[in-house]
Amino acid sequence: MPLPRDVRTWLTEAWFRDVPVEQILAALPANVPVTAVKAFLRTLEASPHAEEFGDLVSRIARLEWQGRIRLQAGRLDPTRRTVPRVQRLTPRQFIERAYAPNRPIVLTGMMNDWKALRRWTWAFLSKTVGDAPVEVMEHRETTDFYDLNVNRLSEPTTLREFISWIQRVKTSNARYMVARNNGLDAEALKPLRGDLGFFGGILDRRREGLSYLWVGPAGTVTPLHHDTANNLFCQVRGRKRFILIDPANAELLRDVLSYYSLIDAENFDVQRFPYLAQVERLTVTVGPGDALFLPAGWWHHVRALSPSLSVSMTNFTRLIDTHDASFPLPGRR
Ligand SMILES: O=C(O)CCC(=O)C(=O)O
Repeated sequence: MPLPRDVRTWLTEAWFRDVPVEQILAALPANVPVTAVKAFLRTLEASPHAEEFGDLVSRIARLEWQGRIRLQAGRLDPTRRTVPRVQRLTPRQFIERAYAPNRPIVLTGMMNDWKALRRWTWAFLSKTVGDAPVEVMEHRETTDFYDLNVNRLSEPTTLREFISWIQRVKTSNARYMVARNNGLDAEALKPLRGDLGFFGGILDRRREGLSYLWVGPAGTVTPLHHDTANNLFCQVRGRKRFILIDPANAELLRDVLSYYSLIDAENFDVQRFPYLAQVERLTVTVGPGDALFLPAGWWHHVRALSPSLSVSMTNFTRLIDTHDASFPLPGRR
C-alpha cells in the first residue's frame, strides 16, 4: 500500500533535515507501515535529485527559523500581544503603524460618515434592493472545506429572501453570502454604493470593483486562511470575532489546502500539529463602525457573533503587488 502524500512529504523533509532514521521511525504514527517507510527512505537516498531536494529543504528550514526569530523578537514588544484599537489615523500614520509594517489594527470612528451605518437596516435593504438577484453559498454544513467549493455551493436567490431567512434563523453556518459570490459590483446592488465612505487618503475612490459584501446570520464561520491582498474589513451591522495569526509562523504552511489551513483556529489540536504549541493567536471582535486592517498574508478565522453585514475593501491608495503569489498551491495540483 503506497504511503499517503502527507506522510511522504513529512518523511522527505525529515530525511533531508538529517533526522536520524531511528528518530524518524520512532515518530511514525502507529498505522504507518515501517517496511513501506524504510523502502521510501531508500528511494530518497538513491534519488538522482537528492541534492536538489536537500537545497529546497534547507531553504524552507531557514525561512522557518527566520520567522521564529522575528516572532521571538516581537514578543518583547507588549503592544503586539493585542490588536490595537485606534481612534482616527491620518493616511501617513496608517502607513507607518499598520500598512508598512504589515500589522493588523482596528480603526475606530473612521466610518462615522458612512450612511450605511445608519441606513442599512434589514428592513431598509429589503425595501430598496430586496429584488436584487444574489448568489448565496448553500449547504455549507455538507463539507469541511466549503470555502474551497464556493462555486459548486453557490445558488441564486434574492436579497429579500435571504434577509428574511437571516431574521428567522437563530444561528447557522449553512448559508452565507460571501465576497466571491456576488458583491457590490452587481448592477442591482449599485444603489448601495453611495452609502459607503472612502477613508480619504487610505483608500482610492477611483479604483472600483474592489469592495466586497458579506451578509449572514450569527454563526457563520470562515475557516483559517490567508488572502493575497491587503484588506480593510469594515463592519456595518452585527459583530464578528477574528482570530489572527502572524504569517511569520511559517510552519502553518505545512498543513494547507490551497489558501486554507487544515487547522481549527478555535481549537488547536496540538497532538496532531505539535508546532501549534508555539503559535500565538490574536483575537479581536469588531462591531458596527469598526474597520479592521487585515494585512496580506495574515491568517484569519472569522465567526459572526450576531447577524452581520460587512464590506471588505482592497482599493488602497498605496497598492503593493501582493498578488504576485507565484507559488504552487498544495492541494490544487
Ligand atoms: O467575514 C468573514 O466571514 C470572512 C472575511 C474574510 O475572510 C476576508 O475578508 O478575507
